[in-house]
Amino acid sequence: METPRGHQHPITQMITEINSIFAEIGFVFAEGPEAETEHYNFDRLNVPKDHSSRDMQDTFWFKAKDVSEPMVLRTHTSPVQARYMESHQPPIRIIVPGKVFRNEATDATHEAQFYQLEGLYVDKDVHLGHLKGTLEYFFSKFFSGKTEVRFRPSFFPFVEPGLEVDMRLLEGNSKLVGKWVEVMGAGMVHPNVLRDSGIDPAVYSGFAFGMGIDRLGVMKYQVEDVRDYYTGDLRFVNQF
Ligand code: 2NL
Repeated sequence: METPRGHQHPITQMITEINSIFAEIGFVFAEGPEAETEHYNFDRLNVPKDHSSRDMQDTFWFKAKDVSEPMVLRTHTSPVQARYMESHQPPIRIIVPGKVFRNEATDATHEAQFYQLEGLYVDKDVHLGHLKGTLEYFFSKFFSGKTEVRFRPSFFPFVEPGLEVDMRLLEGNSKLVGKWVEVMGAGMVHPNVLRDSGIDPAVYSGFAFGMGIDRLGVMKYQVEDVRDYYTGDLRFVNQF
């Protein structure tokens, strides 16, 4: 009897596709540890000492053997970018998919462990127009059709200004066509974040963005419950 062929998990398939779309416009893949120090996960991202995201209710804290600093399961992939900036000078163009953790109750749209995708571009004279063009290129490729992107003001400690990004698909046969959907947070990298990583904010500027990969799959494949990705149920994964 012939052994049935396996295939990659839908999250892995999306990560591979995302990496190759961004590679076309000069971004390279970067990765880093899932267990991080408080320093790289929060301090280096301009997150205030008393910010609520540092609470025990939101973050998995632990004490590692032989490490004096408090440690966390990373709450975003941003510490990867912070480490990358301290070891590379601009121009920097990286795409960082990876597993992140939040200490919260789960439901159909929230998991305590999920995949995030962040991007970072640092060079001379980088501005929000570059962010808009980059995202339009990515979404058009990923959702196979012309897309529009719009920005709304928002706040994240690591960027200034901070933005909420909405996307709409202009063509194709997806249920998404014509509807504005909120897809990610983004902004211009905060000068403190650049400076603390050894990059002079008077010379360089950068944009950054972050989004949930699980949610991209909700849009691309109409996944109805994000917990389905991680149950190991073959009736789910074999649909991809
Ligand atoms: C969200 C928001 C965001 C970033 C992530 C970032 C990383 C560095 C510097 C500045 Cl190293 N910013 N990342 C910026 C804005 C938003 O994610 O809602 N993610 C799901």
